[in-house]
Amino acid sequence: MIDRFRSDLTWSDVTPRGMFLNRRQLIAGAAGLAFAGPAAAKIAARPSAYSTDATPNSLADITSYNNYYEFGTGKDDPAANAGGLTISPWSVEIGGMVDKPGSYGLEDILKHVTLEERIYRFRCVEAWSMVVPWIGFPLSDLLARAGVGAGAKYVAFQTLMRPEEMPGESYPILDWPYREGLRLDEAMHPLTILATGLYGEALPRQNGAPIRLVVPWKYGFKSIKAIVRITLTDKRPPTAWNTENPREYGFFSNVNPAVDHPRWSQATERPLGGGLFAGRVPTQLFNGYGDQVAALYAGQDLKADF
Ligand SMILES: Nc1nc2c(c(=O)[nH]1)N[C@H]1C(S)=C(S)[C@@H](COP(=O)(O)O)O[C@H]1N2
Ligand SMILES: [Mo]
Repeated sequence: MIDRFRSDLTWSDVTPRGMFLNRRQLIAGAAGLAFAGPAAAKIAARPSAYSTDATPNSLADITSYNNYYEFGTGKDDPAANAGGLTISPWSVEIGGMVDKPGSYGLEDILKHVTLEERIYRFRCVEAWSMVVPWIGFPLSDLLARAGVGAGAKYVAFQTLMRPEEMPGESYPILDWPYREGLRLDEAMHPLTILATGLYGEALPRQNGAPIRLVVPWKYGFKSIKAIVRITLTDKRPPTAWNTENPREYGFFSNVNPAVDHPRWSQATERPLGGGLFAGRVPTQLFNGYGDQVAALYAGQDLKADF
């Protein structure tokens, strides 16, 4: 493992707001123009023991190089086209095998959780990577509140379907709406978060506002954006990329340097923001989170269950 996990912080750490802002400013300084622009409301969030020590990419990098096909297939399309997405009011329909199905308003969701900063390594299936200081909370907190029903084995997620504001949905690029899925143990894992912020502020639209999934040991496409529906089920749910091309995109999609994409190697990656001549670095199994998640896949053949 290249990264160490921060061992100096615990779940009970509550950072006073002033200290939090100082830390943010430090990161902002390191990252360049993180807080440029009109004063946005800072979100208070405690640091997390699950954060990596790696230096975050700049806010500019994280918000200008995105995959979000609802807004176009180019990396700069989301930043250019997502500005008109209405993100308030917002609610998430939680259903299927849960004790308390229903429409959960975003404000209400946030009232029941404690936000944390989670600095995570991120690895796209296209072999670029970055480090992102998310603000979010464990998905398990929300699922526990909805009450996971006996017999539930998977969690399905669905993105907003609103072609008027998401122009890509009018084209047959994917089988819209974008869908993803996790096995229940993956969904309940403490590393799996729902993110609502980035760099101490509300999540930009191109990064999946107002609420998106982040699963740091899986390829980026598992981290579905603009979530409106979460369904607990006993059957493995269809997912957008697996439906599109099952040979290239498996259901599990764990970051794995030993399992190549059919069209390119996954052994190395290109860290974003390193400049034109920056070298590639080796990709780590489970994106470096193996100590935390390898046990989930004990006994599974990751070449077959890719
Ligand atoms: N709804 C939706 N979610 C999505 C995508 C998408 O096209 N639509 N792209 C995925 C892919 S391939 C990646 S790499 C990440 C990019 O997340 P970021 O823009 O926050 O870096 O979003 C994922 N989530
Ligand atoms: Mo991706």
